[in-house]
Amino acid sequence: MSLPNILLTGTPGVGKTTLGKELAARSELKYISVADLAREGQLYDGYDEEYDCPILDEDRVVDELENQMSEGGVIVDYHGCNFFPERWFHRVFVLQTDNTVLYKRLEARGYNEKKMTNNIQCEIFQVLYEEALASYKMEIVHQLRSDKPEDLENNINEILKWVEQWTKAQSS
Ligand code: DAT
Repeated sequence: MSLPNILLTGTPGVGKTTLGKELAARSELKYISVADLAREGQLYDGYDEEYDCPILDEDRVVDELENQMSEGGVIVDYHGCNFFPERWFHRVFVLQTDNTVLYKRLEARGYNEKKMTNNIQCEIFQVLYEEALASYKMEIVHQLRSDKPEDLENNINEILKWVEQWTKAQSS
């Protein structure tokens, strides 16, 4: 494997897609949105009436990604992280956004009140950070601020620097 696999996770609206696509544009890494993959392949297992969204078929998502993950060089984006095999990822980044900023981003998406409350609570209680810590070795889990454009730029630079170091260490 010549390039590492990276997981970008966090509450919807924190900036995973923006960061993932920009990283892929500036490197050899490939960006995969699990939400898009599921939509395209209809990798669902029923419908959640309460949350008004399809239920992800996690096993089929894992099967679908397995080959690419074993080759390396993949950035996976999803607002959940406990069903991926732990061995897949070399680094897990949990993006975090100030509540007021996140509220505005979700409002712009036209989320209803219930969905807004759920997501803001998810951010306040650091649900995805806890999930990441429970699912991966602590030392590979990192939090990233994602409030402002400067944060995006810093995060891209930090991650690309780490990818370069990882790649060098692999080949030496
Ligand atoms: P996610 O994929 O986590 O749902 P996104 O990448 O779609 O989030 O971003 C949600 C919105 O926030 C989108 O309009 C872009 C904006 N955004 C993302 N990262 C940002 C940052 N660091 N500074 C300012 N705006 C950002």
